[in-house]
Amino acid sequence: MPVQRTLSIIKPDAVAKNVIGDIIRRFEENGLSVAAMRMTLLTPAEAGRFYAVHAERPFYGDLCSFMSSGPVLAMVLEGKNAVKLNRELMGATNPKEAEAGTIRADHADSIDANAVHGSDSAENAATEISFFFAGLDIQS
Ligand code: IDP
Ligand code: MG
Repeated sequence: MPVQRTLSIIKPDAVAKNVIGDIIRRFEENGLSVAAMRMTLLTPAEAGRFYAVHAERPFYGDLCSFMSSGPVLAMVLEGKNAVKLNRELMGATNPKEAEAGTIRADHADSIDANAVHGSDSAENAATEISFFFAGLDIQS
């Protein structure tokens, strides 16, 4: 499996809980490295553009409000099989279904406030990374 990049976002709930360090530790201890990092407060419109794929879903409005309710930490993670590995470390979307020991099992309160985002394919990772980062700001 080649070295890949994926986009991770520590969502407003996890930033507010002060667990940024714990989440990054899990990435680093499992073979992922931080290649870029940016803390930002998204506007509802920016959150809407990032999650445009979900525009028709009933939860879209709540999702955009939540993602713009406080600062987020966007990161590029790099490593072997990074897309899938990050998804495994995150756990299922609904924390009630997330495997024990995953980030969402340990830090998410609900399917809305679920601590982290992670790209779901290498193709989407490239699009999502370019939403937050210019190429010059990503280190290998
Ligand atoms: P993912 O974050 O695990 O990839 P997606 O299906 O891509 O999950 O959904 C994006 C985000 O939208 C989720 O992380 C969650 O915050 C929110 N979401 C997904 N499904 C629901 C739902 O049924 N109710 C409320 N929010 C949802
Ligand atoms: Mg998704």
